[in-house]
Amino acid sequence: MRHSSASVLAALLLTACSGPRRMPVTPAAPLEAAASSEPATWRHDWARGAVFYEVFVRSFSDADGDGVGDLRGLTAKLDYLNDGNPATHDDLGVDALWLMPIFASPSYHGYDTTDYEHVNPAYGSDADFDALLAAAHRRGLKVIVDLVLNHTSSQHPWFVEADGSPNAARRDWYVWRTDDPGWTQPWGGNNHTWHAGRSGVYYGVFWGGMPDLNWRNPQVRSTMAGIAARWLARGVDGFRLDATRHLVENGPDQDQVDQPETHAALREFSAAVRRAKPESILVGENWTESAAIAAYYGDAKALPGGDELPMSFDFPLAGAIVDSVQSGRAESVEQTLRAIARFYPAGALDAPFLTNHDMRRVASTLQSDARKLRSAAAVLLTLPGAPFLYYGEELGLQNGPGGDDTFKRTPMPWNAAPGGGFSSAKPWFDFAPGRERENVAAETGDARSLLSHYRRWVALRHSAAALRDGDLELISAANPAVLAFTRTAASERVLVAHNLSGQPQEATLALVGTPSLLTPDAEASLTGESGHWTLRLAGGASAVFRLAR
Ligand code: ACG
Repeated sequence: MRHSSASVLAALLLTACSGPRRMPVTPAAPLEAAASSEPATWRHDWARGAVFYEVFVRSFSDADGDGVGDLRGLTAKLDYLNDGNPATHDDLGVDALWLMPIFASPSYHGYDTTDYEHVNPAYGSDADFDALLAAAHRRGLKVIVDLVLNHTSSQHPWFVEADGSPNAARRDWYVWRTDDPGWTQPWGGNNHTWHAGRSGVYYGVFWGGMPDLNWRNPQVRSTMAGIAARWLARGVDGFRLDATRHLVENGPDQDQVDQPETHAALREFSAAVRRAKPESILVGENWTESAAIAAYYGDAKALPGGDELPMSFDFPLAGAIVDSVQSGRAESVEQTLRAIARFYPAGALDAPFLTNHDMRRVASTLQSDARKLRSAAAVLLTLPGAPFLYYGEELGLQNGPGGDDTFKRTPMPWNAAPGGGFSSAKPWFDFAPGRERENVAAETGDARSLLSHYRRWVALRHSAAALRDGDLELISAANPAVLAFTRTAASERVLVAHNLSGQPQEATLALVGTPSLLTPDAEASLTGESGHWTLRLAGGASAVFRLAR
């Protein structure tokens, strides 16, 4: 290894400072080599408390009139998401976008990539993406993109080559057998995970059109880290990592998920991203239980927050919020919050949400019940970590009428006009029902709308350090319908209380501190004295009280 002059100088300085003058027998390891063995620390505190917004570009806004949403359309709508002016409140005020896959792909959803270096032409050009990044950054909006590490499309040139011959140069970029061992998908069902190719049987946990990359292969690992580094250098602020449970498989059934080699590969990938851009963020998709999700943070002793993935979507908490709001009882959320406190490492950054693009929309699960949708939003936006909103959730956008995934990803309704303000052409897919009322234009002017509710709670979260970054401590309200917890940051402490039922509720709280109501529209009161308060909440009310010490 060539030793740079800096490293020799460093060695001399070290020698000069460490006692009698001796020329080093062998110069100290070059600084850069030493530096590269030290895990850089993350510098992404911007993500702690940030509100993310998941966008399906194809369904958000169509600028070129072909019925398909595109990057220029999304750019034109950024002021709806964040106009860059904290003093205004007619934008949603989110802090960051997650773009579902935007790289070249033969499918409508883009989760099977054919070119990691270029934007899907259906969404526009690489220059359109650069323009979107610049426009977002001008507004203080961060942008993370979906990065599908686990597999490519079977139409990716790498796979076409690998499948062409057992002696292909990239054969070992994928996983091969001579027979189909009959493994089925680890989440159930009878779909096989080994598929017949032109020159062997290959592994693809999802389907034959998505051959899994071989993450045991260091060439694959370094290639994917290089792709990430180039997009980071281009200005991307991080990645949502798809299907991170599945990188390495050691056998059938549950040996296809959560394997030690997968964790090792993610730690290596995360360290590479951290070195490339410590300001960036990674959020993993590990759709499983709390204890297994916790393992994806890695070791918090090696690095604050963990040395593997700095964030993972909190699927159990998502289900618990919807269950608790549906049932009017806090216990499901309370149980999950206790599991998080038990399993997650110190400093772990949670990524709570309600539903995502793989799940039936929350408005349909909650039967478009306005009170329940308001409760779900208020609970989500008062939790620790980085809450994620799924586009249209803020409108009460319903699921389409079918069971296929496409019905979870229908076009964004901007107004009640025939094209919905989404496109001047026939949209690529039908709007979901309810667009007449559930659209941006109709809800923007209505202080009682769900959209106005989301705007107020995002603004409240931004206004209170304790809501953004405070530790959570459950408070026993001794009332099953009331979810109560404190959030404590260095500068302030707040009490958060949600009445998950439709009836007025009362609860006694043994809390110290003098309360002042932060939520102006909440029908709530705290009476009594420090240490013994009576909380009263109207049906469906959510309230935040600052607790002066
Ligand atoms: C990602 C993307 C998804 C995408 C792909 C493929 C992967 O979000 O849009 O599909 O690139 C599994 C995988 C996930 C995957 C989903 C679809 N999502 O782990 O990475 O499938 C259980 C398992 C999960 C499993 C889930 C599937 O644990 O691992 O996710 O089932 O339903 C409770 C349990 C929890 C259980 C859930 C659900 O919560 O605690 O363990 O999860 O119930 O039962 C893309 C397209 C799709 C297309 C696909 C081929 O978007 O439309 O179909 O490609």
